[in-house]
Amino acid sequence: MATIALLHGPNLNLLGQREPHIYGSATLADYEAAVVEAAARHSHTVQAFQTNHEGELVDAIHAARGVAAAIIINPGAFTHYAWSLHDALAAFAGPVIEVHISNPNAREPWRHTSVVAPVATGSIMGLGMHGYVLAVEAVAERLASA
Ligand code: CA2
Repeated sequence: MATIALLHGPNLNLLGQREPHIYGSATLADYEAAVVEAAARHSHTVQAFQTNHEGELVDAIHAARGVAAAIIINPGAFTHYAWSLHDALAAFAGPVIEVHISNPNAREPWRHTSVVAPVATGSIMGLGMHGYVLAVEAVAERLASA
């Protein structure tokens, strides 16, 4: 049994409250519950955290070291410019799965770059909540064969 850190960046606390045409109607609590349920099927537990502050997300990645076996992270708009997250994730030993609800590559050009992708084990985007479940499956598979 392992702990998976589920980390969300800025504005994702607003899920389900605005822009449902882009992000759907599910709330952040719904996303977290789906990840907890998927992880439980593999006897893993989840520590979920959301922040609107870059430094707090860096701190959460540091805190995951030695506690969590894997990180599933949706860094929100930090994805596109926050090199501090790149460096923090590079120092994490386990699998890191980058997840996006929408497909940033199908949106504005500034969303087409991810500074997190080069240090992620894999990236999943555009699949909504299903993407998070797939991220758990990927983590579980990797932890089982580690
Ligand atoms: O598609 C994703 O998951 C994103 O990470 C979401 C970020 C966006 O900056 C990335 O390019 C792609 C934005 C999250 C904002 O979430 C809101 C949810 C509801 C209402 C307003 C914002």
